[in-house]
Amino acid sequence: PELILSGIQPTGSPHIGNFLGVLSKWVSLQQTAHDSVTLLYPIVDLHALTIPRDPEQLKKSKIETAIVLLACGIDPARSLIFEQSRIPAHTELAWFFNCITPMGWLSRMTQWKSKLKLKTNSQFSEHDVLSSSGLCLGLFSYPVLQAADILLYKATHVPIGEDQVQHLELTRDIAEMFNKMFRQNVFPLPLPITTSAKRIMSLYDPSKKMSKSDPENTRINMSDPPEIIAEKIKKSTSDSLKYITYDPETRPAIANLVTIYAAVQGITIDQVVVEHGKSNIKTFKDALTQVLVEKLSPIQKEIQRLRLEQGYVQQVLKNGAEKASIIAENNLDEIRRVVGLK
Ligand code: AQP
Repeated sequence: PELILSGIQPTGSPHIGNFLGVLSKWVSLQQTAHDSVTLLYPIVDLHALTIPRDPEQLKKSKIETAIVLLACGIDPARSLIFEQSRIPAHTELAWFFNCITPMGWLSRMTQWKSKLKLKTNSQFSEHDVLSSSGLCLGLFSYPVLQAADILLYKATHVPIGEDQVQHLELTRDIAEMFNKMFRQNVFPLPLPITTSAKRIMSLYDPSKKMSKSDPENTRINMSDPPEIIAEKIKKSTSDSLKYITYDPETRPAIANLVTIYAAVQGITIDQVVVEHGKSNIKTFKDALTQVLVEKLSPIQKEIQRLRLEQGYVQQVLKNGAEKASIIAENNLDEIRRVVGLK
């Protein structure tokens, strides 16, 4: 049976990178996937612990993330949204995987390498950096927990942004190794589902993806009011040319704005260039602001409404966890037998 699973970290307020990259896909799958396909969208709070943060802030981000998912159109009658930490089977399976995953596989992960590089200073050796930089074991083994999140439910398909493709490959490698090691076909090898807006970049540095943990002005949050959207787009990086093209190599910042426009409108990049090629950058930025405001405004109304309905949102999360844990416990029981714990 098919099962689609994809998670989001409660590390802040979701942004249009999350929305155009995956959340819009999560919503559309509710219509396009066959009724027999189970849809699971965990809020992966255990992953959020890999970077130290204020406990109160984490709690708030979890509920805000759930609110944004519902406001975007996730229907709790069709999809299960739940907090990962409510289901201890995630960490138990992660431990099994920790015990079979070669460290070399993890040290090749580009996200880890870039975090390490950010912290590495020429004065210090890698050993010094690892001892004192705040880079923790959890951050290193984070992709293993992600593999456990996916394989615990025997997911067959995983909608992800391009930044997660390497981690999903690792999940497949772990699944394959486990199956071979125990000579049983326990796990299917999950396939990625990507959207046309694979990667939305930062509004300030188009070489970096738009991210929740970067400064506020580098991204558009789902809950940003129109004047903030206008200001952020106006101040976003651009160049001095007086027309619009899509050229990620030579005009990465403009290409990013074109990508956002196309994804918001559900049209192709070529259509955007045909429509706006002769516009100057200011005119194009104004048009982009307008389509973003139009797209986000009904979602934002729903966000406002749900912020006053926190009891309902908590109940949705509780129901989701109850249903997901039935699948998780059943699969974990089989896995415990396979590895010899039972
Ligand atoms: N900029 C992006 N473009 C397209 N897709 C994106 N995703 C994230 N950023 C972009 C996809 O959104 C899903 C959920 O993301 P997440 O919560 O795991 O990622 P994030 O917090 O936005 O990623 P960061 O910013 O690297 O993490 P932190 O929280 O540390 O700031 C994923 O499928 C992801 O691909």
